[in-house]
Amino acid sequence: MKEGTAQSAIYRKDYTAYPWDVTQLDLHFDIGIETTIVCAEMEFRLKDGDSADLVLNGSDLDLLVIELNGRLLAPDEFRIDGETLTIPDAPQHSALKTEVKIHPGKNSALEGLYLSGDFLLTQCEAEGFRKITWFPDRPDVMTSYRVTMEADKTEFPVLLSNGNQVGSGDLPGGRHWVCWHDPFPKPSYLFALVAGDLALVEDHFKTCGGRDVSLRIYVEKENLDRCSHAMQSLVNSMRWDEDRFGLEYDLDVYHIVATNDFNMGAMENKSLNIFNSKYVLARPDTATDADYQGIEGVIGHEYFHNWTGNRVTCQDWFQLTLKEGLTVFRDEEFSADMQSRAVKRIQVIRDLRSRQFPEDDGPMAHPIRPDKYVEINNFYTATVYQKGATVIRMYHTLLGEQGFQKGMQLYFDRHDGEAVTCDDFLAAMADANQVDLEHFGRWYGQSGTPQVQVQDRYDPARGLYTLTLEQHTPSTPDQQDKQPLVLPFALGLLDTDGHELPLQLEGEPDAVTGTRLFVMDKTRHEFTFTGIANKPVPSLFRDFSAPVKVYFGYSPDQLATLIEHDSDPYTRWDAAQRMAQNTILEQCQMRARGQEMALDGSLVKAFRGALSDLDTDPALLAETLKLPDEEYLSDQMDVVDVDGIHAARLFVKQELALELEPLLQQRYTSLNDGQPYRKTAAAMARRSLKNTCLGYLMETAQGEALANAQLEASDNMTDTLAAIQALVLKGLPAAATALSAFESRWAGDALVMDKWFMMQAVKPGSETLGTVRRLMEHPEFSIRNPNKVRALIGVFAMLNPTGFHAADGSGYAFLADFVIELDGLNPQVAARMVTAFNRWKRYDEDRKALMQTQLQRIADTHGLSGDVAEIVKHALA
Ligand code: 0A1
Ligand code: ZN
Repeated sequence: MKEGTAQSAIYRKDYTAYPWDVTQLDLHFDIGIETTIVCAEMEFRLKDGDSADLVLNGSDLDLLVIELNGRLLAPDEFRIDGETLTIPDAPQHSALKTEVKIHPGKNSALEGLYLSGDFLLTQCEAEGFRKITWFPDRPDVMTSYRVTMEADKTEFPVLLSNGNQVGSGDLPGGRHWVCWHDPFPKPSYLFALVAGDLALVEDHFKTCGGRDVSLRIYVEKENLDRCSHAMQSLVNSMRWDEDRFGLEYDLDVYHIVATNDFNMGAMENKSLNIFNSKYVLARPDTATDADYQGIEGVIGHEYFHNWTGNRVTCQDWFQLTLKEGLTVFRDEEFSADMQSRAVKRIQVIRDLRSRQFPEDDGPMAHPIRPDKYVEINNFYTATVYQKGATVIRMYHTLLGEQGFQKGMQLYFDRHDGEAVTCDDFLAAMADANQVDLEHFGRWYGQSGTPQVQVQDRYDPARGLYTLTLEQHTPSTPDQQDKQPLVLPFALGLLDTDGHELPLQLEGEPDAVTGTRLFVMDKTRHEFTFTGIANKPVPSLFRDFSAPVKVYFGYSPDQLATLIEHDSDPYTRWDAAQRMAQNTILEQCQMRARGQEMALDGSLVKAFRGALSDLDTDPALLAETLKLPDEEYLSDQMDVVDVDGIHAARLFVKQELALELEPLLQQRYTSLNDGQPYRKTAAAMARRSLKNTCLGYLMETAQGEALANAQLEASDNMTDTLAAIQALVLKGLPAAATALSAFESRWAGDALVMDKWFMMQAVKPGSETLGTVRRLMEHPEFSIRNPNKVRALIGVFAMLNPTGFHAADGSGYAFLADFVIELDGLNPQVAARMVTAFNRWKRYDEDRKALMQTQLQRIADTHGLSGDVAEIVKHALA
């Protein structure tokens, strides 16, 4: 959104179709960094009637020429009002030609056409196309684009746009031109252009239908040796989409361009994806295993959008989850098929709980399909993406793989080439499977995380075991009254030895062994199982079958049984998390009461058992051993005790380390086998467990020596980073030396230096603010670069609770100053940063007052963007 503009909310219920079809679009770009001239020739045909107002969107455009049906328009023949241009009573056939001047070199918002390094590129989702030219900039207006670019041949040898290259040639004065045509009608948000001096890595993919697709990754020259993993991931994505979904690529070329300056992760523009370089570039010495997995996931995500997003797109921005929830589900499945399904699933669930649950519980709570927004960029949220993907997963759980695929097939048969709604998707799933999904559809409109209270009753005399489940969704600022939702409920029962029990509901003829899937569609459900010889341990919502918070009074012994024996990896992990969470919160309460913290033996025993099990996948074990993070723990308290949580979590970690030191050391030593780096899933799993063990061992006397030795011997970024981070977190003297050696080695390497900033920003304690301030003066930091902002300020504000929430409010004042400054340059990223204040009401009175003051100061800032204003307004409400 546009500085200083009065903001008004847009409502989903107000949707009306655009009255015109765009039957032709020719764009001509005369490319320059200071000034680019954009000429647009558009043919509009009125859907109904002889004439109507023709309304286009534009923002910050310098209009040079406007012609209608070959005639220059006089100033009184059209009007420009804020972001709209209206030609009153335009005839049924209207050929419109406009010429505008834009200034990409000055565009710091990174939306529209902008400069990165020394090349130009575009970002149009959601409403950036209007910063390039006048056009109906809305996703339901689809047309085929022909794009011609001309530019200086030395400065801009590479000129790319969507579709196929259909012409090129030289021009006088050292200039050249290239023309692209995209045969697939698309909305403006999928338009892209790239112009500059970029180097190319090329590969090929033969589709199942025999099409030979040229795969081209464009990067700055020095990064040519960091593209192989991205390319491999692209090939794997293309093959996977054919195998699993029967979906084939539809053009002869697929481009990926990597940029260091990008507001988000990547963008699925038709056949010309633009990526944050973080999700393309990797070499073992520069990228961690998590980076490698991130690249695979995001490359997959953007590729999968070709069908779910591009071929079938969204009618309006309220339907964003139609493409995003579905595509996240697809990329999660892709990663699960490529790596360990169980580990991927746990990572996804951890992420949902720590990023999306707080959103549902905060001032900006919204359904996956929101009903209103002021600035759509603020709705690219964990709710729309990750919770949206969970909703798609529930269709999958309810319908099974085959039923789900039938639904997908019908969805494409019905809607290929259209801009549609979430209701259309639901209808395709329902019709293909002949089931009624109306009640299920409430997931689209209801915000908040459902809570499920579970109670059990055992009748030994009759061998009956009864589970009672009640669902309740707390009201949220956007919605008071909540309705019961459809919850797939996957259940298993274990006997006290951990054996899976056959499940037979009262009245059923037979028992079934293994997980059973029930569907809860009312507030309260009761399930009574027969033939149960001893009181069992329930394994609830296996595989996280619904995105809910489950409350059940597990005893430590029951949790131990689940951790040791349950067949479902999620429930095993969840039981360990519950046990760790209970233990940490107990310590936190003891500390608050002035008592000395002290563990009972259950967590130590459970973790000892887990660590001694040599058969478990090391990556899965690493997930089990990771204690819940401080943000997640904060969520479990009515009033967040910032210092208490930090102290209690650290205490538990230290106790575990001391009690389990020999075992941890044994595992560490056997995993730290001196083998050269390998990129395999097995090697990554071993590094994951090794570095988790190192994290614990840092709390023992041998920590420093181990970290130093690991650093010395490391041949990959995963081990290097883990060792340095461990030294930094402990504040050991070796940390300074390690950081400065890292800095000298990697100075000038933007992505690696991001890690250097992060490692320092995350260090707990109030002194870190001083470090952050100092690092902002570092030559490699730039407030204009979103990756740097996220690495230093984002990490400090979101992942360093004892730093950001320092009792004197210094962290708050710092963030407010920063947001105000950044807002003048890049409102989108500023709006992300300011969400760190969102949950201010959950803190103690002093901190609340301090945060409120800063929020108010931001709100009162003159010329604040609509992006930041919307977030701050909700937070203060
Ligand atoms: N559609 C992209 C995400 C994206 C959204 C907005 C952007 O700029 C404001 C950029 C990218 C995706 O889901 O990958
Ligand atoms: Zn996406």
